[in-house]
Amino acid sequence: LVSDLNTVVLKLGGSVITSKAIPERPNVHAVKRLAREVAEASVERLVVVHGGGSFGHPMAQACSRRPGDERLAGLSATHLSMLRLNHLVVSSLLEAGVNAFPLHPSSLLRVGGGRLEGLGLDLVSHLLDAGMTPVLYGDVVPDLDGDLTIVSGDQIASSLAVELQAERLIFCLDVDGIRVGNRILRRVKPEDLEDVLKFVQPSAPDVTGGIRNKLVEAFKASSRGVRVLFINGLKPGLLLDALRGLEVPGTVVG
Ligand code: IP8
Repeated sequence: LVSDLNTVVLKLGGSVITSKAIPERPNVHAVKRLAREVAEASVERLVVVHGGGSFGHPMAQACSRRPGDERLAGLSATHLSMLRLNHLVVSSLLEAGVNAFPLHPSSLLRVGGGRLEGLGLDLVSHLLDAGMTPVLYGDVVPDLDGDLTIVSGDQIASSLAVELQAERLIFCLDVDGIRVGNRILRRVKPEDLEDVLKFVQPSAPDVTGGIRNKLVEAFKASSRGVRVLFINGLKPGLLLDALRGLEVPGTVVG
């Protein structure tokens, strides 16, 4: 693979693009503003990955406790829920002037024994080369072992950042960064990870592990040379500056 040194991977958190308290309630205002910021930044090679928030997660959680067929139907419905949110994200990006193109992890990723084994990298690179902005999301993915599994957008984003040798991975959160107590950490170094993980708990409605999982994924990418940044996606202008490579308030990992 040719090194894509100027590729940026952007993860839009579910808590930013949806209202988490109400099932399937998008935060249309935030999605459209973020789309405009992405358009204005005009990053040459950008991959967008979004989370589920109030789409995907409630359904996935409810069906995980159901027997057999009911669980399978619920997983299918979970995927459809993510498709609806993906439709909003992609159409908002298009409306803002970004050549966004949806890629569906359910049909693209290879998962074996619960592990992510293939990312469909060829297709992602092909779209980037063609001048498109691929848009992926956390999804329900068939496991080659015979079951289905939920892969978080965080894992997809960090794995893509590593495999594409991205320069930067930006996580948009609904808070100002990684928080311990009342303090936002400016930087989390590898040697501090264990300590910090003790203080950040998985957030309740998230089937994929919330902020904890994000940090673990962030470290995977940063240990492979990707610059990882957590910023508040609800504060107008921060994403634009971060995409432009300017210094913004938030947490740097690595
Ligand atoms: O919000 C979740 O993606 P995430 C995807 O990035 C599903 O963890 C299907 C719940």
